[in-house]
Amino acid sequence: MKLIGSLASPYVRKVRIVMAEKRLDYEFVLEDVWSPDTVIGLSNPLGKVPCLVMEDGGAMFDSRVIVEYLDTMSPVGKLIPSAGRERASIKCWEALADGVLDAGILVRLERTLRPADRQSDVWIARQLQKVQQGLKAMSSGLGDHAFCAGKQFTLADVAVGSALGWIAFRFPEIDWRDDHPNLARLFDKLSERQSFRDTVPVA
Ligand code: GSF
Repeated sequence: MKLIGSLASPYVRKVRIVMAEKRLDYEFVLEDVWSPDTVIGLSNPLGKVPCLVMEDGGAMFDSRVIVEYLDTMSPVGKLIPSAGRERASIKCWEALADGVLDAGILVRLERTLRPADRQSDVWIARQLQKVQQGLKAMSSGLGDHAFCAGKQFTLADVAVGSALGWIAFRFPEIDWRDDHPNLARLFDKLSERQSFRDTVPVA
């Protein structure tokens, strides 16, 4: 199978970390979705990465659908519980981490794609508040535990780690390490894993 993505996208990173943790083979195809020449639309009508292209040519998106599918492909390193409240809890952690990213990306697009005199400070402040509230919720959910949910490494940690890595990469001015030392502790520990080391965001 092929994964279409970029080296900077946190959603793509989430998928790459899951691939690595589950020891799945794939071809990584780089695509610049912002280039006028992009061909991402041939695989994903929404024009976004990540997009997984399977052996039969079928395409799958978005990152949440892809990681859920990948987790069923091998019993190695199970990342999502199969049912019930535990499963919903992991998916909620993922929604929180992705939601922080969605808000951060809206801020970045507002600042980079719109001329300065047409940018909305109110809109930017609204999105930044979601980022801050999301980080606070992650921190209080994590508490003193070693992992986000339960006693082992799960998709919740992959999603939170990808989100924190991207915030550090694109918003160095957001001081989440000092505000939430427990998130810094988790992130530093996750960053030692080979799957995280191999996927550090690159501009
Ligand atoms: C978000 C993917 C996304 O926004 C997912 O896969 O989880 N909910 C989706 N990807 C961005 C790249 S990035 O900012 O990570 C993308 O492809 N944007 C292109 C566009 O036209 O919005």
